Amino acid sequence: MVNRILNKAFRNARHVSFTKDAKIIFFSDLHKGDNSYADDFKHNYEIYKYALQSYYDQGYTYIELGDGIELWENKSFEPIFKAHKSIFDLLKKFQRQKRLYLLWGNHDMEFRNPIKVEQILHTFFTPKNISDKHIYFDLEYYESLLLSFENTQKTILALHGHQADYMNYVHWKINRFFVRYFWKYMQKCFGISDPTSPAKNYKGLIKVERKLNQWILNNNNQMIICGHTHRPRFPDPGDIPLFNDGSCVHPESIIGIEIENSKISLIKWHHSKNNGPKRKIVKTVLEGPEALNNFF
Ligand SMILES: [Mn+2]
Repeated sequence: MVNRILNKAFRNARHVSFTKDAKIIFFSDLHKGDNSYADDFKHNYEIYKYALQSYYDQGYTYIELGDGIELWENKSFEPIFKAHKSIFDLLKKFQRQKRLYLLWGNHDMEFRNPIKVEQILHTFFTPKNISDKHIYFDLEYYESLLLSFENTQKTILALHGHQADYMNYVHWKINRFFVRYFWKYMQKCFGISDPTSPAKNYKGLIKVERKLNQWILNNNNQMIICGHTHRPRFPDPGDIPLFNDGSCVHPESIIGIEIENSKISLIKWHHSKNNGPKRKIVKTVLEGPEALNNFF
């Protein structure tokens, strides 16, 4: 079953080609919420905004690999939009320059339905009059992308990763029900968190990675970049090419993957150690840069 879901995501992936000097930043699993106690993203808001702005300024394309917003704990988009309006404005700027690709994950799987996306656009992003037409946000959501680079033979499949997680792909509404009406309060009152989330469940996480690895081996060593498990992953050349961009809800940092000049790296943005006015938001390279060709 999982194989069939992954095959379909591969077959139906939107093809995107890049020049050899293209710059791409991948983030995922922001779980942007309403800024309340349950908003897992709130503590990283400043770091993320700073990082995304600097990628925008440097001409990067932004690929968000799912779970950008948290629609399990929040029933509507409105409080999320209000809490993170400046981030949506920045996304709009990326989109206007055709440098934005948003993918859906299990926590924003409602965006699989184009009618839902259209409703949100209509409610929150429709200009009030014709002279504001330039602020229109041509929001589009994908399940998967197939990225190709100039001068390379092979491609990269980009997707959220819950395609390898049966409960979270097929029965996501059941999981959403428990998160919305049960685990949220368990977490608040007793500090017990949702055991079906692969990010909080080691066995589930290993299972998802194993299924993705198996699929890669069955498909001519097809390289994958995904999120979902919140566990960053950067294989050595020659290993199974499964990359994971971590998440933006780590305790004091956000983690992502960069591609620049056909090289890939795992990076982390965080506050510098010194306190006081000299404290800055900085980037640390965790792995790489390593030539993409070494994984093809
Ligand atoms: Mn997920």
